[in-house]
Amino acid sequence: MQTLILLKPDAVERGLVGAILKRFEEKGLQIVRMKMLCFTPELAQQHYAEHVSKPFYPALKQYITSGPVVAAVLDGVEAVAVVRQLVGPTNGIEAPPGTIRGDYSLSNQRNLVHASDSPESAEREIKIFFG
Ligand code: FUP
Repeated sequence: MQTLILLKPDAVERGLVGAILKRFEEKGLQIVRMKMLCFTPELAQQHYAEHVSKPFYPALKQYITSGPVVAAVLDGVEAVAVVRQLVGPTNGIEAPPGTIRGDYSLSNQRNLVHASDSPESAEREIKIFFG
């Protein structure tokens, strides 16, 4: 099974790309595609389609377009659920220690990583970033 992750602008700015990828690799997931890119406003709208009408969207768009991100496809058994567990809950303040957000983030927005939330999302998102 495959899932999509994004290491968001704060992960790149803070030099945490290697540390975060290492978590996934150590778990046993394989990186099968990877690239660095910058979000345009159009890509933000496409990727975050379900959030476009939410009050936090303008700030989310500002943040996700603020610098380069790393997109990758991870492959492994139950990859969608396993990666979501490793990443932890959305808010870094509430995310438990041991999760990536719990260990490295103190924010609900600047939470370092995006991970597909279902097999259907994974399929849609892998297409967006890797065709
Ligand atoms: P997650 O699946 O944990 O990445 O979180 P969501 O899909 O619910 O939200 C997507 C992104 O919107 C989060 F990564 C950060 C941002 N967000 C906010 O900025 N404020 C909020 O109140 C909720 C989400």
